[in-house]
Amino acid sequence: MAMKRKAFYDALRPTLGAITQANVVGFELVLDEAAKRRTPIHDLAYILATSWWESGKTMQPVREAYWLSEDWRRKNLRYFPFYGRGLVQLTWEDNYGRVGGFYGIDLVSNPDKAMEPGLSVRILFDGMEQGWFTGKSLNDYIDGVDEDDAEDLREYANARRIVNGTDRQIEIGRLALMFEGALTSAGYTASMQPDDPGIEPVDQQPRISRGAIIAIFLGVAIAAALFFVPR
Ligand SMILES: [Ca+2]
Ligand SMILES: [Ca+2]
Repeated sequence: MAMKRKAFYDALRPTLGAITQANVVGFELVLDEAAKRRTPIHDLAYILATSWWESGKTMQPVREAYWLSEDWRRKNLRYFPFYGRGLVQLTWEDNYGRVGGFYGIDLVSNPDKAMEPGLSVRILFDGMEQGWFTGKSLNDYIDGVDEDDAEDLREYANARRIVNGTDRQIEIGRLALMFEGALTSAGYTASMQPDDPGIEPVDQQPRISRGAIIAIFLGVAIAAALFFVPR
């Protein structure tokens, strides 16, 4: 079943106001990536809130202090040219090196690659899932259980630490709650297929659950124990 994207955008307007074509392009990339990854709805709500906020409400990759010139960045940012770029800002040479290594891309020779929309979206998801920005990740804060708004807002507000401490954590948390509502009204589920025919279908193999792994491990351990019991 495809996500009802019109319902998603209709649900955003009361809070975000007019949605520009550039916003839609950015939202579509994030929604397609989520469909490919089968991102759980609460994680996706917080990823959307973060990318909206960190991109200066554009949903396009931005340069740090994008309203100022490259010359200003050269003179004022001590980590130049490895200043922040992307939907969530990648900063410092070490981080460009590590993240580039993850994708097999030389970001140190060409940091502007982090401005490419497709790569920026992957950095947004992988970075928040794996804790690249601060060491904290989505799993540290978001339990994946749909609770009342007060509890889910508490989780979203704490999740700000994935990117930037407690900076504007309530405001961004409320945005996440709004995105969660929009995703729900659009019928989003984590098992949803990408509705863009240009996207490779995700593979259908069921993931082995942690419970199954523990059960197999225990079974092997018990069999081994029985085998070695002296008779
Ligand atoms: Ca929850
Ligand atoms: Ca909820």
